Amino acid sequence: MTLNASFNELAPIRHDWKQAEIEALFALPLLELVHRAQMVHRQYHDDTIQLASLLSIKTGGCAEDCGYCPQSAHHAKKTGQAKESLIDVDYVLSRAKIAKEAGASRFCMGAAWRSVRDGKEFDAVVDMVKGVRELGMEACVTLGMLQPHQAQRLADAGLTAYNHNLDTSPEFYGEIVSTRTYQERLDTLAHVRATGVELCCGGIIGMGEKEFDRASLLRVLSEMNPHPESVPVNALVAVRGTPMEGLPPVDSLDMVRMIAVARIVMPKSRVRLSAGRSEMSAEAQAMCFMAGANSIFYGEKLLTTANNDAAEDRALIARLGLNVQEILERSAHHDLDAPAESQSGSVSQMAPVNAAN
Ligand code: SAM
Ligand code: DTB
Ligand code: SF4
Repeated sequence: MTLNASFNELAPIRHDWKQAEIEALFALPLLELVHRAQMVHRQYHDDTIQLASLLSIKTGGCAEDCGYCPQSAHHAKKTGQAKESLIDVDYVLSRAKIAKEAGASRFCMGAAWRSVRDGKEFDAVVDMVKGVRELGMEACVTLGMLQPHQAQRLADAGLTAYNHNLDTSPEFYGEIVSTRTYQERLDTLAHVRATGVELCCGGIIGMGEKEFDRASLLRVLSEMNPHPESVPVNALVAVRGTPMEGLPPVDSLDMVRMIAVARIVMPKSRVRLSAGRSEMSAEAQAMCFMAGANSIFYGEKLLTTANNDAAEDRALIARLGLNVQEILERSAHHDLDAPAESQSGSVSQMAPVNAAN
């Protein structure tokens, strides 16, 4: 069911949002902002929430030094997180089946790799993607940096989406990671986009960034053409032993604000209320849905940290009168031989990124 909007003019899909315009959205009174976001939401979306289940297929020992991440080898002495090996394909598929039976329509697999290396491990990930698609679920992976031929192999396996977050603004990026550049993130996103696989790309709030940086991240995402199909909005999970362990918890209303602005500048994208949800009340989550979130990570664990109870999530969705997105019939019969759909967007528009203007 598509909910009726009470105004007729369709919110335009824009790729020219200016920093000042986005900052002005952040500055609106919260209820005015949420109202505007809900109006846009109703034009492009129905009342369904997508349930995406996550599994860490290769945990810890990552060569990058992302300050927020419990899986970085740079923080391992303090976090105590061991470097584990890639887990078995059959086990991954058994977990995907359980997630499907619990109502998830997307299965996301995360590996703590800086970048993908060709070989047996990547072959196994390709088999995981094929297996998840054969279950009729959407498949998403996040494996770090990709080369074009690796993106193409994933596309050929039927991958629905590739998750690669920009995490924050280009201006603040150097404060949170020193082992890779913003441009390297954009390059991988461009390689994925070129194959027709959907982009899942968002960020984290609560890392010490300013509102300017939140606006700048959303500006960069909104300049992509097309916009990323999924935009995860994470609140920092301040894990003990990481450089960010002492940071104050994110105010739930800041999550509402970030989601609302994301909804307005990327009207068609699926905005996912992501990490940090377990710290939020039912009412705060409801406000995030009101502001335009229409997906959650579903299942007791994110990658290494706890997530909300699945039965409670189903109950909340029912209490709010929302619906769970069903598995689409066409994805259950995905033709692995068919070429990936061509996308209208241009890859060159993604690089390089200008500072906010
Ligand atoms: N190594 C790959 C990469 O960085 O793209 C994939 C795994 S990485 C853990 C996936 C994403 O999880 C990160 O980009 C970040 O947005 C999110 N993430 C990691 N640790 C987090 C934390 N402590 N709080 C919130 N989000 C986090
Ligand atoms: C995303 O944006 N958030 C997810 C998923 N994509 C891979 C990961 C959140 C990780 C939170 C910390 C952890 O559990 O390790
Ligand atoms: Fe964590 Fe991914 Fe950064 Fe590695 S690249 S430290 S897994 S966020």
